[in-house]
Amino acid sequence: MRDLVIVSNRVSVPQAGRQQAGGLAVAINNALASHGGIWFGWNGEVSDARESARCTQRGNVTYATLPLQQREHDEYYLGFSNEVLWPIFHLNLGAMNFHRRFAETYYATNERFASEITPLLKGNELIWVHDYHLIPLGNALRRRDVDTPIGFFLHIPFPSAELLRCIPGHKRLLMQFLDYDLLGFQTPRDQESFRDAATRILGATVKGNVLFHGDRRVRLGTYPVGVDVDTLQQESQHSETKRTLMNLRASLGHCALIAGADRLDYSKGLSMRLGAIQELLEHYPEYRRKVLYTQVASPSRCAINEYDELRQKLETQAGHINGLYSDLGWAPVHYINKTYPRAVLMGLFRAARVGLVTPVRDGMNLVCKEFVAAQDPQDPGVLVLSEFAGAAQELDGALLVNPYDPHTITQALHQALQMPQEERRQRHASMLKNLTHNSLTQWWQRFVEDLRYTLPHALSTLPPARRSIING
Ligand code: GDG
Repeated sequence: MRDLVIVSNRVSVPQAGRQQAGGLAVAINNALASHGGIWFGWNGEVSDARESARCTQRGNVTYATLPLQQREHDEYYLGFSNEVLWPIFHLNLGAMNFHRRFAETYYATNERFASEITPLLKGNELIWVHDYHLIPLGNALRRRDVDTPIGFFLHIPFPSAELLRCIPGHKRLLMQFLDYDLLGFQTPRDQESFRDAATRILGATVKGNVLFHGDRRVRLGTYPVGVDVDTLQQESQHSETKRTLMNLRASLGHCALIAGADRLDYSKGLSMRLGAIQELLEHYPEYRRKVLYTQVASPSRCAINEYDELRQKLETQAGHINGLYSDLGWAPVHYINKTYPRAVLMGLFRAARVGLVTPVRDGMNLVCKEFVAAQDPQDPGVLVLSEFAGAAQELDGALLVNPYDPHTITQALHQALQMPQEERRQRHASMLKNLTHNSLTQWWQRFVEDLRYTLPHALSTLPPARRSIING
């Protein structure tokens, strides 16, 4: 079996006795452990000096991590990745803050990463690059004569060609995708947007799932990120989860809990969500003293202005709603600007009558899947979900809403709060079945399997049906 090399923006080296950052990190570790290999990326630190990657061995996996230099942090990570690519890929042109030096540092940092990775390679690995920070990495590796299969997975949505054109240097950016053998997207819609941009802007041609441009042939695929239901259900039996659940239930009294937990990010639609809660309390006075909305907004990218302004706006908005509707012993909004251990989140989700997940745009959104997995199947809560989350396609039992219209969210909240238990059970069972069918393990296994079969010399070993898919 070939070794696997995974490259992602952040790498978390497993520490004995410390919980992993999230389900996705666990999945990547499992993928690596089953193949052996390397996980390369930023260690989260910023250093004045230019430091090379440090290797930490855990079993058959090498964690090769390095700090970013201050300029790389400000211009590659915050600047181009999160003030240009993130907003454009999330339909938020107004939040784009482009500077030429951001783009230069973005490409230069990817070059540096490629120079650090190349000496670590044995030459027969499968290389899997993750996300928008690293789009040019495949090209930088190719120019260093790396000729093993390289795949790229985009965790966030792919924008329309029109929006992509707003990024100065968009053609160069788009060209970078063509040095991969396999490009993975969260949903068919994202795959179509990429195909559309590559054909319209670059003049590429497409046959089946294969895109052709010059001498390049790139396979496209859809791989929706899932969750591991069994692991999450085990977590819901965790003592901290049970303690959270007990405390929450005791403090709720007769109130129904509406819960949300997201990174504090403008793509998550938090302000419109608060608007919907305000409308619920205004138009349905019967819910006053009867519901409580708890929103965990975990701090994120605090050094970017846009995020700091959002934090202040949400604090003001939550305070305003509480000022309008609170009563002695009851405040409708519990807005918490901090990060909790996963077990606590699971307790919050399980205690909730409604899970409120309304991003204006989201590649997939794992929170809504975690909410479904955390429920008691006999008495589950209802998911109110944005139609613009990638997960909306799989979660057929959710009440879908347009997050730009607080009124539709309010209506869905009302429907959810009134929903009979039998309907809640049916909706939940259907969603749980879909989640079990498309687990996180299947996600990485499908991608790695497809990447393995993009090998030209392996084509002859494939059954004809499969060969024709790969050949287009
Ligand atoms: C990107 C794409 C795609 C949240 N608050 C806390 C906490 N979380 C965890 C959640 C969940 C994760 O963070 C957030 O994942 P999402 O998928 O919802 O969103 P992004 O961070 O934007 O992720 C997204 C994802 O990549 C995977 O491909 O789905 O579309 O944008 O797991 O539970 N975790 C802890 N404390 C918190 O307070 N421990």
